[in-house]
Amino acid sequence: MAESHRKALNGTNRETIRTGLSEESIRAAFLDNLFYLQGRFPEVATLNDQYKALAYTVRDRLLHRWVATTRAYQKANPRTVCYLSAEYLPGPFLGNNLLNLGIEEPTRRALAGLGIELDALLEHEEEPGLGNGGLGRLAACFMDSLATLQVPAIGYGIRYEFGIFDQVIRDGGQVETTDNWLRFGNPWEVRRPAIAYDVRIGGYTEQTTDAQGRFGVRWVPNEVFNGIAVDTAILGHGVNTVNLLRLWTAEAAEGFDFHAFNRGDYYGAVVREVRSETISKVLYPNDEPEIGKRLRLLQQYFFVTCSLQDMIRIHRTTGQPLDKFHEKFSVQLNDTHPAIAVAELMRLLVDEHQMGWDAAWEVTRHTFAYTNHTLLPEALEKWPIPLFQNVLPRHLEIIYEINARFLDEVRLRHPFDTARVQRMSIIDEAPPRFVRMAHLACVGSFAINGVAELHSRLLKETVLRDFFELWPEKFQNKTNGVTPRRFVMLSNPGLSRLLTRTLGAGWARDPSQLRVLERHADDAAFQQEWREVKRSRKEALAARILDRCNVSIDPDSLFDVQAKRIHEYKRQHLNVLHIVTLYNRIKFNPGLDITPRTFIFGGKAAPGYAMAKLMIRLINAVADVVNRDPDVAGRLRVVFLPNFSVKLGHGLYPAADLSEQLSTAGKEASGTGNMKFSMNGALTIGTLDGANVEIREEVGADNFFLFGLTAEEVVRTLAEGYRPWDIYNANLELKGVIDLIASGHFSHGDRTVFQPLVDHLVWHDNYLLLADYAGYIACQEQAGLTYRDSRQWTRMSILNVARMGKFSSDRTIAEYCRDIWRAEPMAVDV
Ligand code: GPQ
Repeated sequence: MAESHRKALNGTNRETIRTGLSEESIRAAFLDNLFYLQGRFPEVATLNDQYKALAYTVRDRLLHRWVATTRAYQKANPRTVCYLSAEYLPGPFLGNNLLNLGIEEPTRRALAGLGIELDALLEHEEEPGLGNGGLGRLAACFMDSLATLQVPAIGYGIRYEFGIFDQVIRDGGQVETTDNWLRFGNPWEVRRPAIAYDVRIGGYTEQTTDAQGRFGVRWVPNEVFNGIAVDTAILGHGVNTVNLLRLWTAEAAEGFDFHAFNRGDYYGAVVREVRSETISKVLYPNDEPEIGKRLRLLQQYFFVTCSLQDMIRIHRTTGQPLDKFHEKFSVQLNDTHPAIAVAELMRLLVDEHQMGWDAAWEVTRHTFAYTNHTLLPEALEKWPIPLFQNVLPRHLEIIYEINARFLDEVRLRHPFDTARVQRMSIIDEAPPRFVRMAHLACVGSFAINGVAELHSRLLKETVLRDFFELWPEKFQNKTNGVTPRRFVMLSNPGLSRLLTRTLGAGWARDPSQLRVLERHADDAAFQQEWREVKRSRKEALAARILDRCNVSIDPDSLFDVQAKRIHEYKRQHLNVLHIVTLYNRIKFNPGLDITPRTFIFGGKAAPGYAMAKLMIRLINAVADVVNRDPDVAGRLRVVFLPNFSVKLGHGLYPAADLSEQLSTAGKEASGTGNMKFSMNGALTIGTLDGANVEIREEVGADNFFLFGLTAEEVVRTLAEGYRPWDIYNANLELKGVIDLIASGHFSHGDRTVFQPLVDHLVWHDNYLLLADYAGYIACQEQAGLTYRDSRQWTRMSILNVARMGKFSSDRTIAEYCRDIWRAEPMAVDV
């Protein structure tokens, strides 16, 4: 495939040092870049020099496709999707770009000719951790699919100088260190100092009158700084389309403040510069908002105003009037983090471009669409009015005006229903009063979607019910997906080769072709190859774990993996209850014949989330005891893999046998890790939550280990007065497990360490671990037995991969294009 794909891409016969895709061209370019960009020759080049020389070599090969794409877009002026997201987790670029260009093999040979191993350079790359978890990774998958589907698109966000913290495990607990990902420079980005916008903050507003006697508003800020564009090329797979990931970095408006300098306040001017640059300094490490963090609001406004000003600039180059803005752009709000865009576009149109309110509102409400990613009430963003007023005084006025008009509409539809008006208001009147960002997003958007069928239904029935009753036509579902390029082809080359040999190369762009695998599900020879692929990935992971964690694990054991942010609702501690259950069973019955298992965990906890950090402590404490206990050796192993990232995911998903998707039903909006595991042939043990429901529907109930209460049962159980204490006392095995943890067995005899966690479980347990415990344990037993029947397990694994086509993000993006964005593909020639 690589060969034809390369020819197609090469298009022109221009083979220059910056475009050639042959082994010789790549080697020559690599040496050239090493010399002229790094000032190095091969004998003295460090690994980092080599990595950068190769990255520049690959970037050159993106650049002429990038220019060709920009030219084509300028000429055709296509409708363009703008994805606004405070987070992106793109993962390492080098391998993905080689894959999408189809030049991995010639590059490998070119380097081998110089005695350099491509894999060492791939391993060296530091990934941009500009996100917390699922939401940021989804944005990156969407960028990949938009380019691959040749849809004109720009991803806008923030170029955090420090991304998500690095996680170190010290004495069994999480310690955070700063992620200095730019330390050695970032060869993939192109800084565009000429693309810069003013960002105003604070101050006050005043009424103005123009020469014609018309009233207006002037915003007099007390601070102004700049946002500068920093661009990264996003190449589609096997196409020439290169879309833009445009991230904003903050700078002082002038190099230094002459006014202050003249007053002799040189120091003050420099400090001011330092302060403005803190805006894009660091990512907030929570996957739910912390209320009232001023800098977070500044970050949101900062990237939103720069992005909208950029769109207006682009739109004006087309010569079209601003009242056609929404015909040029469809702007997707990735959760409420960019929801201030609704007020900001109104401000830009009304205050800066003198459009009347009604005309501006027509444009605004036809521009935005809003994706909700959570039902957790504590995760719905709201800003205290005093803070909002202080940072964005003009926007608060605009929001009051939007709200007044909106609430009139509600009153017309529902006379006398003041409770409803209060519920729906963009302003929460509880002191000190708040701006509800989800309400602003709903009012200002023409489409609202959830990210899995169940989530979208629950949105309409619960958190956004009033909005659904008012505007049912706005509500949609767009079930998440993930890119099979990164998460199968790149992560799992062995599986990809087997798939391509069996099915042809089309599956990566059209994964419905994977269905053909069903025919091979019982074929013994094919099954053998399937197992060999899995086995080799397990060996590779075992080697990595030995190296990183100094724990040896057995590749023949069942690899039981849970990798995701640490959260009570995701219930990593339910997994731990299972581990301790098995541990106890073996302790009571040393000869017990159980399926040997290796439990592998990965994931970060928000630094301020004490219970999540305690969960990490518990996993490590149990690992410590279990891994040292000779009674269970050969049957149980527990590993916490530190600093989970996209890059670590590449090695984890292909090696998993069992994927743990344990969230309390109704809490996980979708999940996307669940898809990555299953696409790599892991079987899922999971609840009927988020996209698990649809995965099970696709792969078939027989090929999925289901347990637990349904979302409806969860609600009912809690409403009826849930008493975990009774379950604890009624289930002797469960009691034994909890008592062992409480006894200090895993904490050197210290009973206090895990007491908060234990007390919470037996007295509150709002995520219903105890209610689901028995079902989970029984289901795990079933999974363990099935694993022993390797023909049956392999068959199920093959059928999972065969039937996961729906969860390609290409399908998701095609649906967004059709139902929300009205965007069309546009091929680009080079
Ligand atoms: N998600 Cl609201 C995040 O990663 N961060 C957030 O702030 C919010 C949601 C996740 C969500 O928990 C997962 O269920 C989804 O699969 C993911 O977003 C992408 O939609």
